[in-house]
Amino acid sequence: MSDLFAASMAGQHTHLAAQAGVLHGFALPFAEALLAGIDAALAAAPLRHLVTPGGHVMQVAMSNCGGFGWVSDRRGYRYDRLDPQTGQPWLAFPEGFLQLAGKAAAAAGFAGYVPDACLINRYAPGTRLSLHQDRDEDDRVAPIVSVSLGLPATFLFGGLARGDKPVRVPLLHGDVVVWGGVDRMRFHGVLPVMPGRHPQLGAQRINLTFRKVR
Ligand code: MD3
Ligand code: FE
Repeated sequence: MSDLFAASMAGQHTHLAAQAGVLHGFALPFAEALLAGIDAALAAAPLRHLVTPGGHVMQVAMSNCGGFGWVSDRRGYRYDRLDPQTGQPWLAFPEGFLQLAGKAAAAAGFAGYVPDACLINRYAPGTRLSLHQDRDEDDRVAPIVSVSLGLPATFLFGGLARGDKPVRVPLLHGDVVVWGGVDRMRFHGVLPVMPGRHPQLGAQRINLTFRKVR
């Protein structure tokens, strides 16, 4: 499966809702630039397991690049211009990041998208992300652009209420999901990543989420 299948899907779109969809394989032409940029971003700001306000350690390892980074500790969730671990700004968007986010947003109907934050999520096999809304951004209408790299995952695409039954969406290396407007505040999550090895990334899934925070 995976890469050959992803290539055969490239150029196809899956409609999820009025203002949400999957652009299959859209990031494949950018993959080399993205992996180099991720290495640079993680050299400046290493992946870490953040603590939630409730005192739980998150399964997903996280870092950021761009003007703002999403962080969590016992005091709460927030966006910060500085990495609290180093006191330094996050690495500015590496080559290709803004271009990919802008092109993907435009392909999904959101022209002129300029994000100011990119959260880098790393899933080892077995790691999951429980159902949540992204609600720490001031702008709750601008799209979020999500790029899947490495091992496949099953994404849970829910509704505007926590209790709405989510739809399962398979995501492969190179897939881009864009959601904004009326679908921006949907609940979503990721099922535990299955064991495996990806040719470029090995035993992990990396997800980039571009956001407009301010
Ligand atoms: C939300 N990340 O970082 S992004 C997050 O794969 C996060 O790492 C997940 O949720 C990840 O906050 C999922 C992909 C995504 C795709 C479609 C959505 C999130 C969505 C549709 C509606 C709401
Ligand atoms: Fe999210």
